[in-house]
Amino acid sequence: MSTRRFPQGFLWGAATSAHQIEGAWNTDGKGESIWDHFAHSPYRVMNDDTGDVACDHYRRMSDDVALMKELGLQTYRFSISWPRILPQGRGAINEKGLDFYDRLVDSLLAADIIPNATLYHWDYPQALQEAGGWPNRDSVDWFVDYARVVFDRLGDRVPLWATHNEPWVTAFVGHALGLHAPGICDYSQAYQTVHHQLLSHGRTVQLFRQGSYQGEIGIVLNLGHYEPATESQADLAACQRAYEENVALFMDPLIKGHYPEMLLDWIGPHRPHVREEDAAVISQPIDFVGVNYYTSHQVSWSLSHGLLKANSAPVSAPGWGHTKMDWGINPPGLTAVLLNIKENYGNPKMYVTENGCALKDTPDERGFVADWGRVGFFRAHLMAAHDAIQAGANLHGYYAWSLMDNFEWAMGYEPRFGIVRVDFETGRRDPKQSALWYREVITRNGVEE
Ligand code: IFM
Repeated sequence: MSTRRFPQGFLWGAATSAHQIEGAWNTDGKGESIWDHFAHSPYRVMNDDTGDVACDHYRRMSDDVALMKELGLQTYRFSISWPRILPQGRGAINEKGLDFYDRLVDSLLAADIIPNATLYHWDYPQALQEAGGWPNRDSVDWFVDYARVVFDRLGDRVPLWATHNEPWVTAFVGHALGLHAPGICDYSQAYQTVHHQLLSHGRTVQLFRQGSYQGEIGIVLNLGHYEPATESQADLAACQRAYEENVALFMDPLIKGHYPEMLLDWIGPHRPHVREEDAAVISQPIDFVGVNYYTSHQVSWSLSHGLLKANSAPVSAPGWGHTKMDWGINPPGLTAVLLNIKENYGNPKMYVTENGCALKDTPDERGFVADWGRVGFFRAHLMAAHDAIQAGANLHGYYAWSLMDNFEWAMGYEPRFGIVRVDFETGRRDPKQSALWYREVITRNGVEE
């Protein structure tokens, strides 16, 4: 067996997000988020599950950090809950909420684990939703004011920051498909949400630079790989639209300073309202692009497929099936995504900020899950990441999604993505086989073929 070694200093970690693990939805002064609101309304989430308790991480944080240490993690990516810090989204600060993240960051540093904090991972304050939410341009100021509060408290100790996690999902799954909070079905609001998230990102990067913080700041995008079903003009154009909506709609304004014109022409009346000065703000230089990779798509033109008239079918590499989410498993897609950024966007510093899978986990009588399928998934994707590095991609780290089983949004607790099993009845944590395997990968800074 040969080992594929990663570059020296490559960072190995695991990721979570606040709403998916913390619980304590109304404890110690936390305000309501759109996800609390959404999940408390019937039939929005599978089995009517909620994030009220989730993994109870708010109370178990110290033990969870000890577990990360035991698993050999070098870095931990988490998100901060905006309404835990500002219960109404703006105005009065909830000191107890800030204290929680203070303790988390200090515990991580004491354990020699590098904190990587995301400011926004979907739990928007409900009070601001009622004031218009992301489609309202004021949301840009609200977000920057929130970021200032967080930087003031944690900016001296957190070396890695992301403004947003997967703004595509917030915009389209939350505002066009209505499957996620806030449950809106309106493409105009979705595209406006894209623009305001990107603008808030740029303004936050400016704020960060003005504060002379020492760390790196970037943004995390869910980037898929797209290929046309056939070489027909119709399929090629549909594939281009799907690619542009998922990748270029974000990467172009962030790196090149403009939106992809072809897509904007196609969506016509749904074009976002943009002011002339916005482009320069959005394209502030950033320190890294975070890549969340899960899926590849084969795209064909289809009249019955939404605004883009593009049907995206999941692609799995030969011999690989689908995950519990029905997502195809296609490790070479990760290589392609990283190389696309290298070739078309100037090869910025990149981290794979999420990659993982929900599979059928069967615990034995001791609660141990021998998830060799997940081990195979990680191994193949790490080899794909390694291929990209060999081909010149500027990749500096990898975060497994997720540290532990958690609240998978509208799918509730059924899909389990963790490398650590969580018993949601008792809160007990049991590292799975994949966690033990990942610890070895980290130790040898490489993956065995
Ligand atoms: O659980 C989510 C996460 O919140 C964002 N990226 C994709 C994961 C799996 O669906």
